Amino acid sequence: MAEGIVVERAGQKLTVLVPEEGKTYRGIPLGKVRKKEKIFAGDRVEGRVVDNSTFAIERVLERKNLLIRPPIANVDRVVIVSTLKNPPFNNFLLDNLLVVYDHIGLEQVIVFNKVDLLEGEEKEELKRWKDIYSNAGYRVIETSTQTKEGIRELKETLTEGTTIFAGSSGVGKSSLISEITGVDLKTGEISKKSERGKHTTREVRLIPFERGFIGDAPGFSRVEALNFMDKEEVRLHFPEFLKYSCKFTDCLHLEEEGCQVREAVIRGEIPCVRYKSYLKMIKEFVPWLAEVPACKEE
Ligand SMILES: Nc1nc2c(ncn2[C@@H]2O[C@H](COP(=O)(O)OP(=O)(O)OP(=O)(O)O)[C@@H](O)[C@H]2O)c(=O)[nH]1
Ligand SMILES: [Mg+2]
Ligand SMILES: [Zn+2]
Repeated sequence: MAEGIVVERAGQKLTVLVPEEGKTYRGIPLGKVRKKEKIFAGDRVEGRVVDNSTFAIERVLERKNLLIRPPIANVDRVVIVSTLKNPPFNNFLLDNLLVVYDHIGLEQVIVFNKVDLLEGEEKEELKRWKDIYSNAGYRVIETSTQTKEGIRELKETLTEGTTIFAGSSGVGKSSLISEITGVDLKTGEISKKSERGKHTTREVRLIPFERGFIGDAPGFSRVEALNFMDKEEVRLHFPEFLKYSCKFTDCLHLEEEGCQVREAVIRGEIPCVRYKSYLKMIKEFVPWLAEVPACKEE
């Protein structure tokens, strides 16, 4: 028996890397495996090298996790890529992704790419966002594939395990992965018509990098936290809320008596934009927010 890792799935076609040989094969699941389950990129498999180009998959090892979009198994970390400009920043998408990936249990890195495009005021705005997320406890890196700023720092965080890149179409996920791994991935201008990259990534593929893998995947612009978890769970994935102990342990931080999160929003300790994302995610409204001065100007 040999062990392999599925590094690509394009339609029914599986590519299996056998690390011991440093060689890839076309993976063919045996009948009993095919009947039992679908196989995904990232799957650890056992089987036999049949000939120079074929690996017969006899067993799929138990998965640590399985993401739906992109469909990749055994993911350790996600790099969520945003831009302030080209395309414009969508903080609600970022906040949803942070909640969903934390729920799945992935380590998270926030990247602001294309910082070379920013000038004056825009740089100030980037700093404001960066502070909001780093103060909440996230790792935040600014990058540019043009000036190479931040690329080394990003590389150093991805040397182990399987990492995927997520975020809107056109933010530069494929460009960053090409820069990091040296593998040329198709990238493209954002087309005005579809607002998607012209060479939008379509297939799911894991690229070996140092002691792990990096996965490129198509961009997406909508994710809803409530499709992944109950309304009551969302608050647990806002790290800046967790510092506060409300009167009731099941406090949803809306209008409950003794809510310390509400007090922190009023004092300006919790950024309004983050609290507003929370409300929007759980589809709630609170009248007191209109009275908070710091929340009005946005
Ligand atoms: N100015 C600037 N442009 C960049 C940077 N990184 C990527 N781009 C450009 O942004 C466009 C989109 O990049 P892609 O890498 O295709 O974006 P993507 O996130 O993979 O897009 P999808 O595959 O559609 O999800 C390309 O024209 C890149 O050359 C950067 O740091 N600065
Ligand atoms: Mg891409
Ligand atoms: Zn509360």
